[in-house]
Amino acid sequence: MTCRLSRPSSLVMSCLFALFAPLAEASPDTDMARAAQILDRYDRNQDRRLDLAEFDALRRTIFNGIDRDQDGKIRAQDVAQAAQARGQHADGQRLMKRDTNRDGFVDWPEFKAQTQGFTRADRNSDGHLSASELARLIARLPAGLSPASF
Ligand SMILES: [Ca+2]
Ligand SMILES: [Ca+2]
Ligand SMILES: [Ca+2]
Repeated sequence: MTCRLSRPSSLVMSCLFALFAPLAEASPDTDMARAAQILDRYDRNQDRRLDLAEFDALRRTIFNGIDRDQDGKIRAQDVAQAAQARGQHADGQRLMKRDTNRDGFVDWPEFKAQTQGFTRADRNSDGHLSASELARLIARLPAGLSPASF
């Protein structure tokens, strides 16, 4: 499977927000439905859970979705445009904290280096995200997918 998504789907953008979002009100049924959608798409070995490699494929899709000019680098402006495409506002500063070498861009290695999202979501620390763990991750979505989550 190749990641050639040029525009972020709403599912992917929801995941993106989930990765950066604080805890918020959850709708368990919807969250489980979204978790199932993610598993349908990214659980390559079909064990109904995501290991880190599978999670990285999801994150790669997210990265490519933000990197609209496909140059392999995300800048604050890309985040702002991705949010704007959803009719929202974000300045991208939260994401830019991942720019560890401070060259003004977040590249894929920098983006990928931060595995806290996975570790935090893997509540039983078995190295996999189950459907319920994914649902909890999605449940961190702020109401209305607030762009403040960037
Ligand atoms: Ca799997
Ligand atoms: Ca950088
Ligand atoms: Ca787990």
